[in-house]
Amino acid sequence: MFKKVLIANRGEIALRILRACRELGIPTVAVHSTADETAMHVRLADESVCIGPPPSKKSYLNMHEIMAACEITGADAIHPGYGFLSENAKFAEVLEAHDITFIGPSAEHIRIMGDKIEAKATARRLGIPVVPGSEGGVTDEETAKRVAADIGYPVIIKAAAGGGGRGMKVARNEAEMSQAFHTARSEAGSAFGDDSVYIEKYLAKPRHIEVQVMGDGKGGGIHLGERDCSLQRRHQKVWEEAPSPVLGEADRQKIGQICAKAVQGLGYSGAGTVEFLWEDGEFYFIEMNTRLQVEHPVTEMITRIDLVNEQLRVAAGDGLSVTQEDVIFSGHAIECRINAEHPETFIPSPGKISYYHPPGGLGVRVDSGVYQGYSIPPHYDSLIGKLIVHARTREECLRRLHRALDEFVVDGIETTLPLFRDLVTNPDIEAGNYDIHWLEKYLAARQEA
Ligand code: MV4
Repeated sequence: MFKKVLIANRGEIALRILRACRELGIPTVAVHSTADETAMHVRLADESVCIGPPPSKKSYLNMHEIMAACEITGADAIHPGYGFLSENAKFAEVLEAHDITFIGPSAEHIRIMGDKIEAKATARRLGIPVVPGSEGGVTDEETAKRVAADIGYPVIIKAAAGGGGRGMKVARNEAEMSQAFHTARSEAGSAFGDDSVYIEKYLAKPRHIEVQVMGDGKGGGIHLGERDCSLQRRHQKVWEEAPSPVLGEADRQKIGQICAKAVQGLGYSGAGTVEFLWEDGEFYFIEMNTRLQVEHPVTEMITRIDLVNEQLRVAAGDGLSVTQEDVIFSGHAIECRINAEHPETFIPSPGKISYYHPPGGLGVRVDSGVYQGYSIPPHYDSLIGKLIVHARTREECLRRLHRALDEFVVDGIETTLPLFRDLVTNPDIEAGNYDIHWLEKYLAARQEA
């Protein structure tokens, strides 16, 4: 195992990683910007190093400062968390060259999945069902129109370097194709410095269902079931749950086995997420994320497997602690992302938390980096914590979530807690009857009223 792990992140995920290290007896190094001197991850780590001023580019994204912090403290591994440098192939490569272990997949796997055209071709080759569309990039309007006519309108044009909803254009018919295609290309070029685009059949009302996988880097790999992340606003997930309310056990095993086999075929190492759109009972691959995700706790709750512990084991060459047969799904889990934002306008609300009382009791987990008296700096993502609730059934889980939300008090700033108090009693949510557009429609309708 590692001698010392440097955590190249902040907030709740830095704490999450720190806790896993501590349970393994591994000393930790926190890095932080000058805006995060009073952050909980800095207080709880064995050592801390200031790596720069508040802007992420000068601190949490600054590879040189982070490498220097590694050198000074003698850390032999870096956990990147999510966001920041977690899916930066160059960072993984540089660490490798300096004999520091990147706790994540190989630079090559990060690179492949970062190019959405390559990712899709790789997925198809590995037997994962993909959205019908162009086989590779499309560079001219004639080809774009031919592909679209082949698969049928509506189609969606996506940037190869995009992902997470950035750089997409929908064309409903051939008349819209010319403009959509050229706009998509030029926007991709200016946003990502790469104007490669590809075309897919546009799915009108899908759900977003993703499969958690873990590879041991030696050809072994497992799946840990799915998460339904359909409740999103502006491509930001708001509520995630496992298992998906629409999947049966047979469907779960089928898509899970396909993903596990793909991970084995790739020789993938560490945690990954295979993202699908799901419509009319069919799965369609869209992307693969090569990091630990924000919503990983719902998977941990229903499998009782510590995903960060497994990441550390795999990165240290100790392999996975579980086989597929050891993965037993139990009960239901829901995660609510608590943002420091106004619950209706979603305008960020940084500032001092004057009173803080998190919920507790059976089946309630709060992953957060905040405390009473803490001032949320304005420089970073507004996620301040996650409420994760686990129970034996979805119904029981919703009742428990309702109870936990009633207990949760955060004063001094605005949070998205009131939104969740509305959602937890909404008939569509109770019925599990929602697609990727449900939340935006709900918020727009509420705005009207
Ligand atoms: C799509 C789609 C419909 N059809 N692809 C948005 C984020 C990126 N990861 C993929 N996205 C979409 N791809 C096809 N072929 C609709 C979306 C989409 C979406 C997907 C997941 C969750 C929320 C979404 C909101 C709007 C659009």
